Parts: sequence; C-alpha cells; structure tokens
Amino acid sequence: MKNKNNKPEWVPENASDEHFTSFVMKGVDSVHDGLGGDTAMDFSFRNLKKRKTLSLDDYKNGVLNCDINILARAITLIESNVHIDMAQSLIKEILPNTGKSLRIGITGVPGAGKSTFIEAFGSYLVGLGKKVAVLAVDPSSTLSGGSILGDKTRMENLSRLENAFIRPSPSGGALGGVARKSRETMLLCEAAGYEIILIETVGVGQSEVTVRSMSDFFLLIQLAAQGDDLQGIKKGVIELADGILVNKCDGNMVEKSMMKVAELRGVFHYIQSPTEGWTPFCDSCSALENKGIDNAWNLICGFFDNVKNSGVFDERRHLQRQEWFKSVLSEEIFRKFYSNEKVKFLYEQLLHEIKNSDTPVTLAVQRLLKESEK
Ligand SMILES: Nc1nc2c(ncn2[C@@H]2O[C@H](COP(=O)(O)OP(=O)(O)O)[C@@H](O)[C@H]2O)c(=O)[nH]1
Ligand SMILES: [Mg+2]
Repeated sequence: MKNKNNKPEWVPENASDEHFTSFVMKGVDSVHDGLGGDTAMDFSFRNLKKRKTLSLDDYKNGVLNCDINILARAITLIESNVHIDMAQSLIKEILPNTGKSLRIGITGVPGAGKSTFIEAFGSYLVGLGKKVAVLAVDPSSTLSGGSILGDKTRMENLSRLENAFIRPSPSGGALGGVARKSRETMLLCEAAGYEIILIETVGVGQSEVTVRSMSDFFLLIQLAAQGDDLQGIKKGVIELADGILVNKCDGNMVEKSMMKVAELRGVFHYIQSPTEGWTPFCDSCSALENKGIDNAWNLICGFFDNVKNSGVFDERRHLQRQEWFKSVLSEEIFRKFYSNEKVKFLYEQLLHEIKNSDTPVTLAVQRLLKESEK
C-alpha cells in the first residue's frame, strides 16, 4: 500500500503516502473485517496495477450503466484535486441525468444510531424495490482519521444488497473541498440511477449545515437520554430538522423515549419550521430492532408529497444551487490562495512574527493578500 510506484496516477508527487487508500472492494462474505483468508489478496497492488486508465467516455458510460466499480472510481476522480478538467467534464456530461433522487440528510450526535438507522432504513427501501446510495459527509476527517471502519462494519447487511451503494467519507480530508466533493458525489450517484440518497453527517459540528444544504429532507436522530434540547447547538440542529426520530426506543427505554417524543412535539410549537408549509414530525423508532422504520418512511413520503405539490421542493433545489455555487467558490478561493508557494512561505513567517505582537495582525493579513496578487 505504501509503495511509491503503485500510487494511483492522480496522487501529487509530494503527497504523503498515508492518506491515499482508494480501493474498490466487493462486499466480502467470509470474515468480519473483510481482510481474512484469500480475500486479502484482492487488496494487493498486483491487482490494482492491472486497472486500465479510463477515458471520459468510459467513466460516463460506466456511471450511467451503474457499473459500481466505475462509479467508485469516478467518485475518486472527483475527490482528487488532480485531473480536475476530466472530473468537471464528467460532471457536465452526466448533469442531464441528475436531480431525480430524493436526497435525505441524517444527523444526530455520535452514537445516536445514524449508521444503524441507515442500515435498517436503507435495507427496507431496497426491499421496496428502490435503489439506495449512502454517502457520508465528514469535514473533520483530517482530525479523526476518517470513519470508514466504523461505518462499514455497521452497514454490513446493506452493503451486500445489490441495489445499495455505500460510499464512506474520504480518508483524510487533507485535500479539502467538502462542499464540492460531497455534492458532486451525489450527482454521480443520481446519474447511476440511485433513487434515494441517504447522507450521514459524521463527526461533530460543522457538517450539519453542509448536509442540510444538500438535502431535500433533513432528519434528526435523537436519544431519549439527551437533555437540554433547547440549549446551545442542539436547539440549532432542531431548527434545521424536517423530522425527528427518537431512536433506541427498545428494552427499558420505551417509556422514556415516548416521553421524549411528547416533549419534542411540544418544542415544535415554539420554533419555526425550516420548510415552508410543513410541520416537522417527531416519532420513535428502534433501528436495532427494526421497529418504526416503515412508519418513518411513511412520514417522509408525506413530506415529499407536501413539498412537491406546493412547489417548495423545486424552490429549495434552486436556492441550494446558489448556496452550492457560493460554497464551492469560497473553497476554491481558499484552495488557490493556500496552494501559492509564496503565500505558504510568507504565511509561516507571519505566523511567527505576530506571536511577538511586533507586527499588527491586520497588517500581516494585508501583506499576505498582496503577496498572493503578485
Ligand atoms: N438499543 C439500541 N441500540 C442501538 C440502536 N441503534 C443503534 N444502537 C447502538 O448504538 C451504537 C451507536 O450506533 P451507530 O449507528 O454507530 O451511531 P452513529 O454514531 O450515530 O452512526 C451502536 O452500538 C449501536 O448498536 C437502537 O435502536 N437500539
Ligand atoms: Mg455513524
């Protein structure tokens, strides 16, 4: 894996070896970690080396035909900041085939049961004959080292189903560009024919707003044991939600969960719905025991009927494209700015200078901006 000569062709020359682990691996039946026995050989570079370089047409046809190996490689292409022209040509080509899915964002504190819910809910939807894609958005993955293992193991059943596609968040956010990459990944999945896209927020903070701004419906998974709903960040998240499910309503938590549901329903009277003409719902479920999953789907269908009839659905998509434009623009400005070698050098120097308060901070910023314009 760490062999320099065997990195994918898009890896920059000076990149650290650690963060580039882009493999496409079929679901493994044998052992729990998917690496035991003979299957471990599938990971070897001998196999990767044989992969043929894909042309734009190969990517396009592969994605449109829902060839999941090519879809996964297309996502890798989008996630890398190299071959940006090729990646953007691909997006342009597939754009007419996008936009037809239901985009469902799912948030909640770590441990609330998001992944478990997605496993149960996704499997249920596949059972209804739907094609389901699962994506994760994790702006903090640079710090946490990504979440691939955690999510992979909890979605074992779903990942075995033919009509489900799971794409964990990229390992290491070192290359940045979460707003662009997550949306373009979503477009690729839509072009491949996935009808329902489930987007999990991973990590703490930040990702809620990104995911809200790319989903039609935003679901909050809550726990009965969670307190202080009206305070601080949690109130902020409740205000973004189109529906709340109190999860882990099983065992000795049933009564407490029902109390929580009643409490949250009360809370909705005092906060404004994020979606015009829609009153958010609150109900309970047990993702682990597969209870309340069909009910959740019925409630969500009610939402889509409502917003599609009222025109709020289309309006939201239009506004989201503008938001998307703005966030990709800021990401790109950021990226361009910091990839300038002169800026990088001066930045380090200024960081040092301002420590001693000899140089005013604003002046340091002005110097840096001037340097970038040279
Ligand atoms: N009792 C119970 N445990 C659950 C339920 N859903 C998830 N869990 C457990 O809660 C833990 C965290 O779940 P996970 O899906 O990884 O949470 P996430 O961090 O929000 O994605 C795991 O140990 C799950 O088995 C549920 O409905 N009932
Ligand atoms: Mg999770």
